[in-house]
Amino acid sequence: MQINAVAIVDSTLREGEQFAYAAFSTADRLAIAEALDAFGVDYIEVTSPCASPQTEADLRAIAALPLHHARILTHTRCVLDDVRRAVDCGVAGVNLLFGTSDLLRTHSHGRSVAQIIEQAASVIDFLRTQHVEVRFSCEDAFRTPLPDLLRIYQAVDALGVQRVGIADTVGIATPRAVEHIVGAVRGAVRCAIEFHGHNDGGCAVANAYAALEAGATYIDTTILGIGERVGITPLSGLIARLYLSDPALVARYAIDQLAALDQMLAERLGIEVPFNACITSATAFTHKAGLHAKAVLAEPATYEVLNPSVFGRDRSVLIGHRLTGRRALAARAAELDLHLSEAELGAVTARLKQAADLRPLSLDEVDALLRAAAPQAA
Ligand code: HCA
Ligand code: CU
Repeated sequence: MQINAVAIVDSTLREGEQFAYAAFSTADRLAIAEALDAFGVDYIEVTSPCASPQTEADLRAIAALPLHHARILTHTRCVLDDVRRAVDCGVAGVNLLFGTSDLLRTHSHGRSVAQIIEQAASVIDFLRTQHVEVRFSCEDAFRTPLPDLLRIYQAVDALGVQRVGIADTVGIATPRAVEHIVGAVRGAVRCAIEFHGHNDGGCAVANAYAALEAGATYIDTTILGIGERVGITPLSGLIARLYLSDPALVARYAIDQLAALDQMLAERLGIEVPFNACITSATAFTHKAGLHAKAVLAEPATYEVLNPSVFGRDRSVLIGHRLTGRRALAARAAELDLHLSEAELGAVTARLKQAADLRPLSLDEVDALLRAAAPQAA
């Protein structure tokens, strides 16, 4: 199915707080909410006010921020006391969740499917009187029997929720499983569908994309993908995937701010932006092998499907290493206004490779070799 609409529910301030190294201060939480809003995410999900007194105070402060785009949600258990407190904090919506797999029903809360629906009904009935958006999510949906899932989703849909959430809590789903389950839910409910996917099997972006193709419109992300264990769909990975399919899908987001957003969070966490983060990693637009460098210098699209300038990034071509080639050196010589014959280029390339077999060379060292090789070198 073609993807026509996407809304981002960023959960850096909820799922992301469940990342082992996350312990956000009030200032961190406010700055992250403001940065996400400036980027343009549609929703920001914040930890339940029941978590701690400071969390409740921070949720109130975030809900009171004068934001431009984002609506503030909080994530609570499907319990009346929790949602009353959530609404009192001034949120625009409440994201409810209930464990529905046999494992969670047996070992976590001990409720039957009928009891889950009964409890959901009382909570949703109350929330509907409060004029807030309601999302109801089945936790561990991919290990929940499909008939149970459909029964629960149809019941909450009939109760008037805005969205149902399908959570791959343990990161077990494949894109095909996502297509199957989301497609089945799409055929069973009228409301919108949200997908939340963990990355334990390395499929979080692929699964989010498959969910959109199968009829979901809301995707949960976090900055850098942080969350429980190895986290969930990273914002930058989702943006990259969507942009590649159709730039119009992400046109309303400030995609040139993505690298700064990832960097800001990495600094607050005391970690590096992962080397393999789409768009935002230090090496996302760095080309190395001689054949790649040669082609990219002639036409960047040969080995680049995302144009770095769209994302406020620069392309770079590494030359001080043993995999380098003479075209990369020729391009550098031209930048330095040095005129080398093909024979001189061949000789300096050989010299560089020999030196780089011992260790990579800095650009200054490469330039020194080129200058030494050029006849008119001063
Ligand atoms: C959690 C579980 C959750 C919820 C997702 C959702 C998951 O940590 O509370 O509400 O849709 O992965 O199932 O993050
Ligand atoms: Cu999760």
